[in-house]
Amino acid sequence: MQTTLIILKPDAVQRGLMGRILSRFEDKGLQIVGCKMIQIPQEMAERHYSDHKGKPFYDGLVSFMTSSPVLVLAIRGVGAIAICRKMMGATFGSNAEGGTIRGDFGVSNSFNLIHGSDSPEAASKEMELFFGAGEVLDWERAGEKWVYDLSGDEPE
Ligand code: IDP
Ligand code: MG
Repeated sequence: MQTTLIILKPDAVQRGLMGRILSRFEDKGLQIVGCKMIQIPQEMAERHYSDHKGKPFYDGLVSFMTSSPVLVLAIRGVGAIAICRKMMGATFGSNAEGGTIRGDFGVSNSFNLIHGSDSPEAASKEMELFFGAGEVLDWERAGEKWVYDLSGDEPE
């Protein structure tokens, strides 16, 4: 099982798309194990996007991400990191495929609704940055055995 860090960005919150985007992950069969609304402090945004420091869009990105509340999610499932990235679609709303979150809900290249960890290393770093002790819950889903085939050693 992987747990990935998803952020519904300020544009998703302001446009009233939180529920519809969150529903897509629930509909897929992924499990929400953490969920909180925060206004990202400057320093946290800078740290989160530190790999992009120096790029032309970096300052704008940090000010966008701190401009209004976001919904931070921890989403769990087998292969959850890649599944969520695929559901998000390409980075730019202008060319993200139909059927993806960015493709269906936006046209902008910088206001692209959602962040998702892109590797296991990024996921564990980002989970630590955004969630404190006790904020991610290991809860048992009643319907788990109908989401995964649990007859073998690993959920399939
Ligand atoms: P990702 O979010 O799909 O992983 P990254 O390349 O990691 O894409 O970029 C991080 C974020 O920076 C993007 O989601 C987007 O909000 C913003 N961004 C990336 N490239 C550009 C650009 O060329 N112009 C404006 N904003 C950009
Ligand atoms: Mg990225």
